[in-house]
Amino acid sequence: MPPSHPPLHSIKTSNGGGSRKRVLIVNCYFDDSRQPIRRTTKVPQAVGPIYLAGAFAPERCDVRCYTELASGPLENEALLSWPDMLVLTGLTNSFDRMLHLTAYARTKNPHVIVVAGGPPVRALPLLAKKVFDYSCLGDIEEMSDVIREAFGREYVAADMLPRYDLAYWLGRIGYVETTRYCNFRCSFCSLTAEGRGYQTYQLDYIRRQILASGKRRRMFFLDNNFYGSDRGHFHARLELIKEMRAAGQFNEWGALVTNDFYGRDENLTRIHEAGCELLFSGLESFDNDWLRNFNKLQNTKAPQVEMISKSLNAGVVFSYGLMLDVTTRSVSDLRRELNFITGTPEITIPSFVTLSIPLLGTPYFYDCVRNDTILPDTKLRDMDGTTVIQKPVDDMKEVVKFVNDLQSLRGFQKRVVKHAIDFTRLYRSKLTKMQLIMAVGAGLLVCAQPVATSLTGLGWARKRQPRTFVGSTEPLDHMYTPAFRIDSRYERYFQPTMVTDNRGELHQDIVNSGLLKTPVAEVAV
Ligand code: B12
Ligand code: SF4
Repeated sequence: MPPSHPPLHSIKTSNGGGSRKRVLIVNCYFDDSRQPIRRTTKVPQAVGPIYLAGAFAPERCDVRCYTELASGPLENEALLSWPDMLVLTGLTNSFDRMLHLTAYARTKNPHVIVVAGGPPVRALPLLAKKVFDYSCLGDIEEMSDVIREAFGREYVAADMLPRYDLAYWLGRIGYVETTRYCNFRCSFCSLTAEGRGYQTYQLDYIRRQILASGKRRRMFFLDNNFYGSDRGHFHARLELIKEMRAAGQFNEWGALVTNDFYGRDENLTRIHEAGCELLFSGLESFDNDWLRNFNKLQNTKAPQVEMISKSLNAGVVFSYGLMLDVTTRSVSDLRRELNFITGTPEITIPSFVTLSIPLLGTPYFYDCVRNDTILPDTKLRDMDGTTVIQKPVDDMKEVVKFVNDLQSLRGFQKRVVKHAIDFTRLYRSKLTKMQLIMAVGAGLLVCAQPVATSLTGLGWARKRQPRTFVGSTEPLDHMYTPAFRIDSRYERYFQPTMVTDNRGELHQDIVNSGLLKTPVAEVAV
């Protein structure tokens, strides 16, 4: 079992030693449960911190990484007092968490340099610029420019490779990225909002990442789209994977692909031969009209049930997320979809179920603004896929009950167990024992949420405060109350960033954030 936090004992012994610099890199995260929970067994885990850590010259810098996903909210005063530079990354809705950590670090050390980047900074560039010393709109490589300017050239690593040695949370699974961004443009995706083109990494860089990760039992390629649009590169990556497996770097592997991958049967044969045991694909829905509405056309080309069973019969587990849109579909329609899935043993049960989220800056976000669907007093923090932040088709009471039930597939649990039995009967000669566990486990795990992906889950289940599941009434997480005394200048950093005001109009926070100046916005508004 991986430790749940970085080795804190060594913080006291490291005093910076002359010209050495101390750097703390944090993956900021709000958990769906709204409790100080540690998701140690969640897959995938965040790797942004170790990629960013690679930019610092190890002979000049003491670097520590912390991920709130696996370690819970960072409130350790010693660790927050320690760095000369605090580097922040995270998902779009973690912007407020970035503010909290900035307040803590600046209170403890007024000279700390705070650097932030990733989706929240890209979505809210002007707001970010006001708060952080460096707000980065670029890729991880921009970290080197920041280090050069803030500390000097000699603090920049000569060769930027992810620092797996600092990833105390990864355990037996290695995570490597072989491509960046995506060649599709789904209207709800934050990559569409960012508008960057699909990029492939050089094979040599991929090889060096895999070697740097050390030998692992499993490897997970967490590219947004491992298949992509460059066939030659895809095939070359599979050859590299075979070579690395033969050298004992890892055994089984998994990746994220888009549905067009399944358009060619040879793809499945190839990846199976190369040792792939699981693919995750953003299936989102079995409703083709809904998919077309969201420009997810690549998912409408082939019947989805056939596609999933083809994958399973070829010996590759098909894992997917389901997106439930309560603003255009009725609860009974959504329940019908879940009944269909749990009554079809030829396919897997989704590994997670989420509400559709109008992520800031996406075409979907602007549609929602235009159509006035976002509820009044919506907080950015609540854009997490478990909170209703839009006007539903059905009565809110019914929707809330449905969303509450969804967290553990309440009402479907018997069907899920029966599905697991029938599924195992169908595929036991096609899949390994481990694959069967991964395939049926996904559904059973959703039923057992939140305990399943968190060792602290049991404690949480006992002291759980009831959620309202509606953004405007959902109480704030305890993280909005400072964990220790902070400088009064930073009190406002604990106010939630608002998306809409009490009339449902875009809040001034957003109007002044720079969001409405992005290229997508100019086309959209
Ligand atoms: C691991 C992962 C998770 C993990 C952990 C996420 C975390 N950070 O804590 C879990 C499983 C919890 C997760 C959950 C969700 N995720 Co997720 N996830 C990923 C995944 C697979 C890898 C993230 C990663 O580590 N990438 C590697 C790092 C190096 O790259 P990066 O983070 O993309 O950063 C790039 C830039 O932003 C920039 N950058 C980032 N930070 C910084 C900082 C500095 C200083 C600089 C200079 C640059 C920089 O550099 C990188 C490019 O070089 C990505 C897909 C992907 N391949 O990125 C999706 C992704 C981030 N997830 C996504 C989504 C939609 C979700 C969910 C909302 C899904 C859902 N509906 O349930 C939930 C959110 C749950 C919640 N509570 O809010 C979206 C984007 C979401 C967003 N913008 O907020 C992505 C991009 C997938 C997709 N294509 O849709 N996810
Ligand atoms: S296929 Fe996935 S990563 Fe690509 S745009 Fe659509 S949701 Fe985003």
